[in-house]
Amino acid sequence: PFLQNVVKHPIFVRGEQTVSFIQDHPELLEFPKGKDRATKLLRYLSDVIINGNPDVKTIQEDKVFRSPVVPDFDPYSPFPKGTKDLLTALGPDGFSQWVKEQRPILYTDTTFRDAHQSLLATRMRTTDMLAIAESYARHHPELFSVELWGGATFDVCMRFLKEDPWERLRKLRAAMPNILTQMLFRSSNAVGYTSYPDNLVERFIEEAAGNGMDVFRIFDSLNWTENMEISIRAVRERTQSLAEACICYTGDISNPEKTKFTLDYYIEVAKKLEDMGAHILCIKDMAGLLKPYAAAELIDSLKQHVQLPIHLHTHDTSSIQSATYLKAIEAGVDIVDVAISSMSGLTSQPNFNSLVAMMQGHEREQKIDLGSLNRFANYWEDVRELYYPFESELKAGTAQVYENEIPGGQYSNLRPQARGLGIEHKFETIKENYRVANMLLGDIVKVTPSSKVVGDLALFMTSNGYTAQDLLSRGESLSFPDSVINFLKGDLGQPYGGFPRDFQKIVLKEVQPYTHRPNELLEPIDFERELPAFQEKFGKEKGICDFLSYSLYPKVYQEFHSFCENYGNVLPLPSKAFFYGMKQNEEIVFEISPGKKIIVKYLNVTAPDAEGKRYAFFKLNGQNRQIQVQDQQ
Ligand code: 3PY
Ligand code: ZN
Repeated sequence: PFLQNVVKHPIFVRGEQTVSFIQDHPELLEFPKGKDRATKLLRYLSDVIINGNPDVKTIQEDKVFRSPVVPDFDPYSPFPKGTKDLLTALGPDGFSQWVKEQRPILYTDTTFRDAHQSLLATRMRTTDMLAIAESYARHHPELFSVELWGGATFDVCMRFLKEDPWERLRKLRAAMPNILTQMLFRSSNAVGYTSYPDNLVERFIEEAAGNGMDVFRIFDSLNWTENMEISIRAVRERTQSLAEACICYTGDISNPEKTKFTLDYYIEVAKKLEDMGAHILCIKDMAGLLKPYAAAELIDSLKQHVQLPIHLHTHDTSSIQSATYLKAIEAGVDIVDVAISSMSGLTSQPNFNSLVAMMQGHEREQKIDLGSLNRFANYWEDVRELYYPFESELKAGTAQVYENEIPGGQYSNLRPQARGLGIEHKFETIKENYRVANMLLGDIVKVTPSSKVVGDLALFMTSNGYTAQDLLSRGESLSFPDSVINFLKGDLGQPYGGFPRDFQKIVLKEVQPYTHRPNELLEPIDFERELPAFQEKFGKEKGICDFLSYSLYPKVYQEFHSFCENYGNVLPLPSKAFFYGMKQNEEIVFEISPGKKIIVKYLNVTAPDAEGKRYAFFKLNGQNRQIQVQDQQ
């Protein structure tokens, strides 16, 4: 263990050790106290076998899972060159120019982030992504990027999957060293739902880049560019990565009745983002409202007014977004976001495989081996089965989205939320109230976290049976959801066109709104002082990334930490066992650490004794093991 402590020490890894290295670092002599990782995992498995995974609300006992097949590859051949190699060679500005010069359309695959965020409540586990990542990067080096981090994944990783999001990033990066990695970043809200101190946002970006992030897709939930400047600058000045700045698209530029968010408005925002130093401009159509002819007009105008390459993101909630892509491609868009076919469509991104087929023979075709891509789709189709409890209920595309403008990621969340409040039977009213709530709030851009404000108001109205008129006439005596109060106070920034004054007054009552940048008011983090205090509390082996997770999500981190103390690192467990436990005499094999496989066979469990104690019996690498579990029934 001493040698391990030495060679894994960050100073040693960086090659900065001096002759007094060992004397100066007493922690080298601290050894783990016989922590048995395998025993902890057996404890986790026993608990799920007996008490279930608390995140899995429905189980189909007779469900049969298939075995996902990873397309073969030669692990010893060098990785084919891809966009990551180009970014390294050209630098961010040179790379951005290269993108503009490409005639063939470029593709970002969102399967590892937005697709499962939008279809499976963000529950995709690292192990299922990691299993396919290297094969994918070797077979498809022509990809522009793989979106694999950020958005809701950071929170869900710790809260529900009990994984360290940083470990996910590092592992996926290592498995796909030739292709750009990409994340979604909520500017001043980072990967959270509230405002954070500027120096926390900056440090997060720096560490994310240091751990392998190449493309930062930066947006503000109100398109308030003041909120985005710190993040764009941090990527430019502190990393060698790309700052991709978003205009969030809402309304409909082709509808003369929707007069708030016009073509001129979007051009204005885009120009500001270019001036702030973005390397790429993204049109982030989070609800899938950008219709085909509107896309042609928007891309065409943006191409005339900004010099940046343009990346288009949409959700296929209406089911016509591949038509939007075709129009956008013909108008000169540079990159489009797609999801592998079995993880595409509906609230997710348009179908990658079908789009590749559509583009065959087109003057902007990007040559991609469709047979190979379909094999990857088969893999994801089988993996998706493991996540059946998290599937959203939308069965077909819907044109209602043009009325309610609910973002793809939120759409799949709204029904479970309604169920939790006992108003699922009023789902149609909720969607209509979402539209009404948006108008009450002044017709705003709706994307995390502003979309949550609208959603919360819609749920509040539906639960209590209030109409817009009720809120306007009797609102003085009502206490509104916190998110609505905070939004109208200015906590998310300033919406385009300002707040609706009357409704703001009704909700805020005596509270005074403000107009400056919310983050300006926040005390900067004193890293020198707070990081050691954090390590004191959670363990000396914890680093800056753990501290950042804690700073963004203190309570969630704390719970995640206690979970790990008890059950260890569950990331390598196969998903079937993680969610559903094991059947009697079932055997699983997994890699507990690089190159170290373990075999677990579950034998049986005793009946509960008077105190509800039970014993689960396993074979671990052929040796008998027994674990005591408390039956929670
Ligand atoms: C997120 O912020 O998580 C989103 O996906 C917004 O579209
Ligand atoms: Zn999205």
